[in-house]
Amino acid sequence: MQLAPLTFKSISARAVVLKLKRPVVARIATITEWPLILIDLYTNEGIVGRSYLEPYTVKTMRYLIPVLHDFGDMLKGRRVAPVELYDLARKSLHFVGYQGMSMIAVSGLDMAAWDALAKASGVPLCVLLGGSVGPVKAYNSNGLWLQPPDVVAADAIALRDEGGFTALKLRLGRDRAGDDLAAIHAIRAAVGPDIELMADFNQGLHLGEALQCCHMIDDAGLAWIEEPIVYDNLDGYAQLAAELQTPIQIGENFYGPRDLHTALQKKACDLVMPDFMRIGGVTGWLRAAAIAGAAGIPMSTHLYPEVAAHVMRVTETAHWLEWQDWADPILQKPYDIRDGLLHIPDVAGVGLEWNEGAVKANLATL
Ligand code: SMN
Ligand code: MG
Repeated sequence: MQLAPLTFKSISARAVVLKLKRPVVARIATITEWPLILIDLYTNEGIVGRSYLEPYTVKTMRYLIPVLHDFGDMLKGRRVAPVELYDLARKSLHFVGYQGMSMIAVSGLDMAAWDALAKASGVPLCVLLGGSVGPVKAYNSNGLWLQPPDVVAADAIALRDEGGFTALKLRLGRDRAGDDLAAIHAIRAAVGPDIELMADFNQGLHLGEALQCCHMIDDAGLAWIEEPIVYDNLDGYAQLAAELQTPIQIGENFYGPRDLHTALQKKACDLVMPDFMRIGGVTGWLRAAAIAGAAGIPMSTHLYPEVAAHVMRVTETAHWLEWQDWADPILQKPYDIRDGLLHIPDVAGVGLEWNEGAVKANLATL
């Protein structure tokens, strides 16, 4: 039996802004309001594919939403074959470059297209991709920003207990490196030796500072050191990865699978963690996962935990899912977290349905 074709009708993209429960306080930015572009991909058959984009800054939505609407005009009447739509959408923007906003818009389209296809097939996305519904190992990344040691220590306990987590991510890059070390020690003392701790510098250091700071925390038992320096200094990363015993983690700023390939060729990291709006949605992730798998490099996710859970079920070197509950307020049914595991709902598609009341209450005027 052949699956009835699914035909692209239109796209709606709406801007929403949510208040963060725990504001982002990182070396490179403080963020109190979290922007979300909600994408609905309509088909002639009545199936609606859904995804969202989180572009960090509210104003960026002014430029991304028109791109998504242009994709809608361009793709009218096409078969919803996600890999083909990904290709068409990318090529339509090649004159302004494949990376940056182009890739972000394509990723939003791609995730919605895969959701539509899985819904039309009547199976969860992970099943469509050849896997099965099941739990995915997650760490809690909702907090532990650049706050004083006593504050992060108390928050670490709350974050651990929010979902029985066995791993937490903290942020580093305080003005004085000694304060970072104090924060690590305070969190370790609060949660005990059995909790894994990841540490993220959010690109806050230059190479000289990074060499000093990372050596200083190299024996703190961290699961990884993430993005100590600006994301595209791959030679700098290669030096750090060679010198340090703690694994170096990068990848949330890979724009497409080729960036991951280049980073591995340069031996710039030990671990990778692509972000769904930059790697190219589900299509980009699958291609990147093949490269990481062949190289034997553990692969974690960045943001977008709902889509992330599905693809991790079919990722050869699946490592950690990053759990953030930031989209929860506008979801009809937020995903369930128990015992540090994210549970994929057994419904067709990704399992994203909007809580329209909450969406209307938080719609943004750009
Ligand atoms: C991050 C994510 C979202 C906002 C700011 C910083 C961070 C992470 O890099 O890896 O979670
Ligand atoms: Mg990070």
